[in-house]
Amino acid sequence: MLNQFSQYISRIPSELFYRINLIRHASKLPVLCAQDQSIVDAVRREGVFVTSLEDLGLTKTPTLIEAAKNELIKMEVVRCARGDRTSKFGSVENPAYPQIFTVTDLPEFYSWGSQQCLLNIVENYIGLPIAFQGVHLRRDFANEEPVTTELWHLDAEDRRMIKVIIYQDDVSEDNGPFEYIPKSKVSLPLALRIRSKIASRMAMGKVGINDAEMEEFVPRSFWKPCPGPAGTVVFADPKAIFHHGKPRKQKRSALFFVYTAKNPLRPDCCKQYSDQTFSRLLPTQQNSGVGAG
Ligand SMILES: O=C(O)CCC(=O)C(=O)O
Ligand SMILES: [Fe+2]
Repeated sequence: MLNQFSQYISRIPSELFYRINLIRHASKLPVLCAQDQSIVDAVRREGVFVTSLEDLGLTKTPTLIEAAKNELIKMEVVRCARGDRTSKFGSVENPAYPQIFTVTDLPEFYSWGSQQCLLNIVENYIGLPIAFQGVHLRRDFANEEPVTTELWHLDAEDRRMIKVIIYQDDVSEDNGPFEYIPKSKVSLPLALRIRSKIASRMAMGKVGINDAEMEEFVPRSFWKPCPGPAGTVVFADPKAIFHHGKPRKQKRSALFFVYTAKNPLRPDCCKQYSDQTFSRLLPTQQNSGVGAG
């Protein structure tokens, strides 16, 4: 308790500095068109905005889709070589961890995520100069029990952040869409209770809490899955909303573009988007997403 209190006190100067920087940067934010402003407003209000590649109308999209298709083929080759396709894959004894490739260094992905229109949306949401941290291409599989990000959690990278998630195939409820609890459904005292439950699970080495545990805090009718056809785009602040990949019966492939402030709260958590953590070069050891948030 005393330890928690002294940690809280020690954070006050950096929080003050953060607030001052937000005020200072407010007049420097890029101006947005009405459509882009509505994305920022929705993420502020509820934590998520769902759209599509078609509606975003960004020029570099066809190249991105082609490149993602090619990488997904390579991922399948790697998975077969690793022998993951046994009947027990996804059982409690042999959990199907997500397969993750960091694709940040590939120009088709980096240049899509660096388009000014996207950066402007993110900067307006974050309120500070931003950093595009990188891109993960992920395949998530069916599991008998939830593993890693199928458990409800909050991300840690920064005070405010944006993930732009793009489905590569059609995602129905069975494929485990991104699912979240809108900000408006969680009061501050409730959020603190959920966070404390998640912290207790993290102390046991888990990423978060399961559906039954979440249901003790928030009724299922308030949970918002985001299914959608290939090309669906989810803008989300995964630090601001309790979220997970809904436990699935069938696999799902998606891209995750990640943005934070230039000086994020947890630079250590941002390394996974650019270093060797989910390398394509050492796939057998390093592309199973244990611990990804
Ligand atoms: O699999 C998902 O839809 C969510 C993954 C996740 O938790 C994240 O990217 O922060
Ligand atoms: Fe997450």
